Amino acid sequence: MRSALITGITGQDSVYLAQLLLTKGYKVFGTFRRASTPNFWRIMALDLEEKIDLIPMDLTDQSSIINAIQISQPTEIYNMAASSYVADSFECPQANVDITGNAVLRLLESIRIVNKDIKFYQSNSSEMFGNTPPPCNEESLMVPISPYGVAKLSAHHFVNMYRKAYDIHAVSGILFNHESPLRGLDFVTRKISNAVAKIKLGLCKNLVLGNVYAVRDWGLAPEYMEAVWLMMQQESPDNYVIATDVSHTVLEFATAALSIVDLDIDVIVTDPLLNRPIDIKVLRGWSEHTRKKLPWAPKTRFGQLVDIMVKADLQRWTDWQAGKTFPWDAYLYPNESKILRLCLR
Ligand code: NDP
Ligand code: GDR
Repeated sequence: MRSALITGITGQDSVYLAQLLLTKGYKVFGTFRRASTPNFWRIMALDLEEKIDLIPMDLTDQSSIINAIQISQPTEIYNMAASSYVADSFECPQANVDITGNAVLRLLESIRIVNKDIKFYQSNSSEMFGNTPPPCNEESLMVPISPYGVAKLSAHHFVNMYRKAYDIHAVSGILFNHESPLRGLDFVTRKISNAVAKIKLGLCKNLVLGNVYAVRDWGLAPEYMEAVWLMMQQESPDNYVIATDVSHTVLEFATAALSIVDLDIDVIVTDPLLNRPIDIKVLRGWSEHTRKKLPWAPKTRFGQLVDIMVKADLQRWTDWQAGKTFPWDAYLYPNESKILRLCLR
């Protein structure tokens, strides 16, 4: 039986990947780090709690990584864990680089020491391209402009290095933004869908955004996890861009979301305090290599993605108004204006 160890099982991608691997007959282990308040809501949302085994692990701690590998004895490791919020990487750059970049070295070293036959997937990011003119593919210039992007680029190089130096089946997925109803509220798409639903139901007045002219290439997360699994099934390891190859502004996302509930863009307020010290202007993928090599292409288009997310948040808040309880994150998120991001001031 194939078995997979997924790091960061409490995250968006991990739960969709776990769901997919279960349908393919894998034994699935997921790592989590202890929090003072448990955050297993995504696992519960997909009804996975009885289907996967959980292992405590912190990416900053090499012995916990080795323990997790020894306990699970996986045939494949998917490193989905990272400190994934780009804005926060300007606030806490050293911690971010340690979790997002150095930890990948820890994982690869653990594989080299424990069992070189374990296949390794590393979730890298379009943030590695920085402001390289789009569209970007696996060969495009990578000049990141955020601590997170720099850390991911180091991870990308480690993957390529360990592949060559130690013959480890190490794969680098270069994923452009992918979203879902299980996206964290930090990220702009979910922030928009959540606020739009609340405004529609009279629970708040405005949608407060930063740089609305940023352009991103947004796809649907569960579809991207199918590509991730396929990458790992190829005979030899490689690097793969995963993207829709179509991009839109944040303002277009917000406008589309508002129009689904018949609201006008006059509820949008921009706050310069939400701008980053530096931000990538345009990200758009060029996934030709992936589409040729893997039996994969994204199916969900931009308008459908916005629709899925807005309707999911409308349902959540409608249920909440009806007095139903459920373990969604939406209740727990603080007022963003109470988070004082010093580097942005
Ligand atoms: P999430 O932020 O939803 O999940 C990240 C996971 O990493 C969480 O489970 C988190 O745990 C865990 N984690 C963070 N720090 C540590 C640590 N020190 N030790 C162990 N676990 C830790 O991310 P996504 O699911 O969106 O993304 C998955 C991966 O793909 C990430 O590596 C991300 O950088 C990358 N990526 C994502 C893209 C996207 O658009 N979603 C695009 C490109 C790349 P906790 O819940 O405790 O915080
Ligand atoms: P990103 O996603 O930084 O691309 O990283 P995010 O949704 O945070 O930002 C996208 C763009 O929207 C602009 N923006 C805002 N962003 C947030 N979060 N909140 C706002 O209010 C807001 N207003 C405008 C941002 O400035 C930015 O230009 C995501 C993460 O999942 C990474 O882990 C991943 O590697 C990349 O996508 C690919």
